[in-house]
Amino acid sequence: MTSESNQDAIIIGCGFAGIYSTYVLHNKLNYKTRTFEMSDQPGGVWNWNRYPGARVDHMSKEYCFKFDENLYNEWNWSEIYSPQPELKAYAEHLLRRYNLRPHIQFSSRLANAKWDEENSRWSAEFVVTKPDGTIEEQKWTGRHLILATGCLSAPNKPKFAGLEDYVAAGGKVYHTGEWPREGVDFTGQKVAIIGTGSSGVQSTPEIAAQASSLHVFQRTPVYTAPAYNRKVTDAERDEYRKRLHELVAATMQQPGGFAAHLDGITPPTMSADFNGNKEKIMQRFEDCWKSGGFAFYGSFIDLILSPDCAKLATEFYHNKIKSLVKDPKTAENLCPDYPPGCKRMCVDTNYYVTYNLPHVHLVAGLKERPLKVVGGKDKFIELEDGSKYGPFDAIVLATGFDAMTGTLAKINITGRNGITLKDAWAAGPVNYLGLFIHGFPNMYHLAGPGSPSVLTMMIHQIEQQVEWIEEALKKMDAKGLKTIEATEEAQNGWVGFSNMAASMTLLNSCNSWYLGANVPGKPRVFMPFVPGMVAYRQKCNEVLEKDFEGLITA
Ligand code: N01
Repeated sequence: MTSESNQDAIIIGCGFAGIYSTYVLHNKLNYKTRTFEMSDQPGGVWNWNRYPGARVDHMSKEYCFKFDENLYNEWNWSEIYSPQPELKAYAEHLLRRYNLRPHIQFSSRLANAKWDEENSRWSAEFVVTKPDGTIEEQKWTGRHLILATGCLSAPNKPKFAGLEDYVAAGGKVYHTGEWPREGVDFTGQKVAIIGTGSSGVQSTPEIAAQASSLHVFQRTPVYTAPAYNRKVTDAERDEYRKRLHELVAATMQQPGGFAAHLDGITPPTMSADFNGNKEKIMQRFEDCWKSGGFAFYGSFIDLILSPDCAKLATEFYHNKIKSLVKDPKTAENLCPDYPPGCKRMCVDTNYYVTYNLPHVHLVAGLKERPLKVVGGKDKFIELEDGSKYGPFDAIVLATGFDAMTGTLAKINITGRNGITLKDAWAAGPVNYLGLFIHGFPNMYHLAGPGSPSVLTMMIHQIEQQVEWIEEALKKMDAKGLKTIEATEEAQNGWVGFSNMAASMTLLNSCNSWYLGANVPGKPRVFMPFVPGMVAYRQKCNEVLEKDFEGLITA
C-alpha cells in the first residue's frame, strides 16, 4: 500500500451525491479524497437507467444543483423534464467543470470496509476491473467514509420460474435498471413488460411505439400524473435563471424540497378548509392535475394524512382514468384502490392512453394470480390461474429495486468491535439523522433511510446533507476532533420518532418499496423520514448548534 492510498475521505459512488461530496470535500475543504465508482461511467441512476422513456420526474429547472449560480446559468436543459442522456451528460459536465475526474476511480467496486480502531480510519478493499478486463484488488484507507451509494441502485430481480430456460431458448430479458448501453430496438417484436412503477409507466408508451404487440403485467395499479413535458424556450430559461433565488427560497419552505411544481397554483391547505364541499375539493384536484407532475401531491396538506381526503383523490383518479382509457375493463383494472402517495406517485407521458392502442394489452390481477412461469422454453408467460400469454421475443423487467438498503447489503461493512452493518440492520435500517449509524464512526450514509431522501427532490436533499457534513467536518477539524459517531440513545430516539411520524400517515397502508414490501423477506419498516425537509434541516442544524448533540466526538 502506498501513502497515496491513505486518504482523508473515501467516497463511494459517482452519482450526484458522490459528485457533490467530491466537490465539497476535495475542492472546498481541500481534503485528500478518492471517489470510487462501480461503473466505468459517472451518473449513478442516470447512468444505469437507460430504458426508453427514462427521464426525471421533477422539473429540470429544479432537479439540478443550485450551489453555484454560474453552473445553474450555463447549463441548458432542453425539456421541462430532461431525458436520461441529458442528466448523464450533466454528471459528466460537473466532473469537467470542477476538474473532479482526477479524483475519481471508475470500475471499482467496494467489497469490504472495516473500521480500524487503532488508527481511527476506514480500511477499504476494492475489486477493480482494469481496461484489459483483468481484475485487481486494491486497499485504500480513509479517515472518513462517505457512502453515496444511492437508494435505487440494487435491481430487484424476482426469481421467476422459466426465465433461465427462456434466455437459453434465445429470449431476451432486460431489467430497466441495467439497460444495455447500446439501446434495444423492439421494432416488430412481441414484448412483455412486468411491473407498473415509474420505470414501467415511463417505458410502456415508448416500447408500445416500436413493438408489434405489448403485454403489460400489472400486480398493483399506480397513480400517475401527466408531465405535459415539452421543449423549454429560451425566454423560459431566462426567466428560470432570473427567479433562481425565489425558487430556492420557496423550496426551503417545502417539506418535499421542491417548489417548481407548485408555481402558479395556490398553496395547499387542509381539505377540511373546504368545509366538506366535494365540488370544490374535486376542482382543486383538477387544477393540480392540469398543472402536471407532482403538483397533485401539493393539492392538500392532508392528502397523506386524511382517509377522507385520500378517498376523494382516489375517486378523482378513477374518473380520470375512465375518461382516458376506452375499454371499461382495462380502465377498471388501472384504478388504484389505496391512498395516493402510499406508493411513490409516477409522472408520465401518454401512459393511460397507450392502453387505447389495439396492440397494447394490460394483464392485471397478478396479486390474485401471480406469475407462474416467465418465458420458459416456449417463451410464454403463464399465471397461477392457468392463463397463458405470448410467445414473447423480449421480456422487460420493470420490477424495481431493493430500495434504500439493497446496495449497502452487498458490501461487507464492519464497524467498532466487529459489528457488521448486516447485523446492525438485521431488523431494518437504524441510524441517527439518516446519516450516522451507531458503531460505525466517521461513516456517513447519504440520502438513505432515516432521511427524507426519496420523499423529496433528491438533489435538494443531497445539497443539504453534503453541506451539513462540510460544516461538521470544519467544526471537527477546528476542534482537533478525529471521530464522530451517533450515540445509541440518539439513534433509538431518531428511529422511534421516524416510525411514529410514519405511523400517523397513510404511507404505511399499502405494500411499497418505502416499506421494503417489494422484496420477499425484507423487514417491513417505513424507511424514509416522513416529516420532510423543513423539519429535517432544522434538526440537523440544531445538532451542529448544540455542539454535536446526539453524537460522540473524540
Ligand atoms: O420500481 P417499482 P420502478 N410479480 O418498485 C412490480 C424511481 N424512479 O423501477 O407494486 C409481479 O416502483 C411491482 O408490483 P407491486 C422512483 O422513485 C424514478 O418502477 O409491488 N410484479 C411494481 O409494479 C420509483 O418509485 C423515475 O405490486 C412485480 C413494479 O414491479 C423507483 O425508482 C423513473 C413483482 C416495480 O415498481 C422505483 O421505480 C424510474 C413480481 N414478483 C424510477 N415484483 C423517474 O421518473 C415487482 N413487481 C425519475
